[in-house]
Amino acid sequence: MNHLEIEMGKYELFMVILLVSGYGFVDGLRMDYYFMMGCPFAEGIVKNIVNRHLQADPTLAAALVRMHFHDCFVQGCDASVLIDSTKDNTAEKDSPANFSLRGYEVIDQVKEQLEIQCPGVVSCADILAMAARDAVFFAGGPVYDIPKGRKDGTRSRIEDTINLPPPTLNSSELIRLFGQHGFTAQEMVALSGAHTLGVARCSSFKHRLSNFDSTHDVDPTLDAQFAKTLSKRCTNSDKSEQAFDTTKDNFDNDYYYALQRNTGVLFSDQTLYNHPRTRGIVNAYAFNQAMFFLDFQQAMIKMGLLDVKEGSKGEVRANCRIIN
Ligand code: HEM
Ligand SMILES: *[C@@H]1O[C@H](CO)[C@@H](O)[C@H](O)[C@H]1NC(C)=O
Ligand SMILES: CC(=O)N[C@H]1CO[C@H](CO)[C@@H](O)[C@@H]1O
Repeated sequence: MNHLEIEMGKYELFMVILLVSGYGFVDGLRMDYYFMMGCPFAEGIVKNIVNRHLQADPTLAAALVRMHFHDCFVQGCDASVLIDSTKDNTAEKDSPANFSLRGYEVIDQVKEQLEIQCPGVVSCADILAMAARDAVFFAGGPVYDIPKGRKDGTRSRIEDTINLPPPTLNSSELIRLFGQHGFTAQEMVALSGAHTLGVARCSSFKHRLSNFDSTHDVDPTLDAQFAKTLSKRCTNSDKSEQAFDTTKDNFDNDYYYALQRNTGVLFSDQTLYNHPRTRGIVNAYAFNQAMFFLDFQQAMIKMGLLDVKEGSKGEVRANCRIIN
């Protein structure tokens, strides 16, 4: 082995360490990727269009953040969540796990604009990652820079959504599931803090309100008064919506207060407070919003790097809904 090869080996090892540590830089992904690619205004265009939509409908911030999560946990952050079903293939977005995903039109509009400005350059996966990031900031959350250069995937199958966590999981199951994607328990609790935005439908939590388990009709970890509120909310329809916290369009640490008061909406929210392994983290974030913001932004950057497709491993879709 000559000297150069040894140096190369070291370099690759260094990259692997960076990749594994989930730091904001991966071989191929760069903070200044679109400057390098001759599309310096890509970030600005995304931000402008996202902001315009959010000004008209602030609830879309939640939708964009959730869409990025669903994208990254299924087949990696490759915009597979955006692909429409065809007559030969039922796509991820038609899975029951994906029901109530919204905001596709925001991504479509950004894509349309970017295809005019720099055709074939900006991937749908990057658009989604940037849109989620801009949505967090728009809603009052932390601002952070993300590496770009993700390519779009060519597979979107309904059966892959099995990787998404159902809201019935307890804290140890959530720790295990997120652990499979390389996250610590603390990162899992920080990411769950995305539920500071948005709503859940009754179908996602009504199992807590009656016939909960063999010994309890109502989930005993649910505040009794709040259980009544939820039951009332759900008398009319499984589609009725309940905000996760008192400020559903604001990115703050209210969600963790809600858990401390046993008013978490999903079982998978409340379990974070009831389990000794994660309770301290919930308390820390409720006490210290700056700590939550910092951990959240780092965990989001890491989530945005899950199984990213680089170079020839993917494509830049011309239309985010259709494989080229
Ligand atoms: C910890 C495991 C998680 C579970 C079990 C879970 C489950 C759910 C469920 C069931 C809903 C409500 C869907 C409905 O009823 O319409 C929801 C909404 C939401 N989720 Fe999660 N989620 C988890 C983690 C995350 C993560 C990591 C993020 C983002 C980083 C996220 C972002 C959101 C947002 C923003 C909403 C509100 C969407 C809206 O209002 O349109 N969730 N989640
Ligand atoms: C979490 O759920 C699993 C599977 O249902 C169960 O085996 C485990 O005991 C539960 N953990 C706690 C702390 O409730
Ligand atoms: C937004 C979207 O495409 N939602 C789909 C999710 O999956 C259900 C079927 O389970 C479809 O009916 C929805 O259209």
